[in-house]
Amino acid sequence: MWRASVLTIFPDIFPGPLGASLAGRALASGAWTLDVVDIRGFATDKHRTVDDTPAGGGPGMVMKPNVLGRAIDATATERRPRLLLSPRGTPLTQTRVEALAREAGLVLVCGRFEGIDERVIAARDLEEVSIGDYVLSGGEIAAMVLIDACVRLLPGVMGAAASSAEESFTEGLLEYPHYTRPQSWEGRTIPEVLLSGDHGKIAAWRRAEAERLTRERRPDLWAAFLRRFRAGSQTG
Ligand code: JAH
Repeated sequence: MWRASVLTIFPDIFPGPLGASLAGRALASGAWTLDVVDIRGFATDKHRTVDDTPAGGGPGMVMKPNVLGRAIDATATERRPRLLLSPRGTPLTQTRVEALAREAGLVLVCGRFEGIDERVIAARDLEEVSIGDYVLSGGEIAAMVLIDACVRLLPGVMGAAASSAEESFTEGLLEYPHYTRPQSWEGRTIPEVLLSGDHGKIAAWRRAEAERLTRERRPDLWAAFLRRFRAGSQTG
């Protein structure tokens, strides 16, 4: 069973949204497990201190390496990637999510304050991963994002029908537009082709729309798609 261990000073916020919907049903059905480790439980002083002032001065606080080190050592991390959620990390991609979902699970360290002592990253071989170029108040919400992205790929978690969205994304294109009843809503109608019953024509329209949206909104993805198409279409 795929196992997520989350190390955090806010254990009470888990499972949070991971307890609802698809991930929550998969958790209840035993497709994955979540164990939450309270970093503060590894502090030794009366006030259970987990942070201290930065060496060299400056604003904010830094998570202490000894406390976090003990929390990691108390977790069975063997055979699972140990990741630190950080805006300094390697940007997360769907390709990486697919690889992580094939692992035994993940150990996710959630930082708070200005960051964690650099030495614990090296000493416990933590890989820094980023979910995007913005700063959060801590790694917890980023850890939930990563877990959700992985869990929905676990065998048996998602029905075959729902997988088409990321098939398109995995191919490097954004999703085509979706519609449902009523046929006319606030004067806006469903594109005629979708009511035609011509499944070849519908597939071609959706493909063209996916390509148009990618070209218009994500020139970076469009360029990457064209590069792959030019290189990959010769051999298949
Ligand atoms: C901010 C500790 N890439 C998303 C991300 C992940 C973690 C953090 N910020 C953004 C963060 C402050 C303290 C972690």
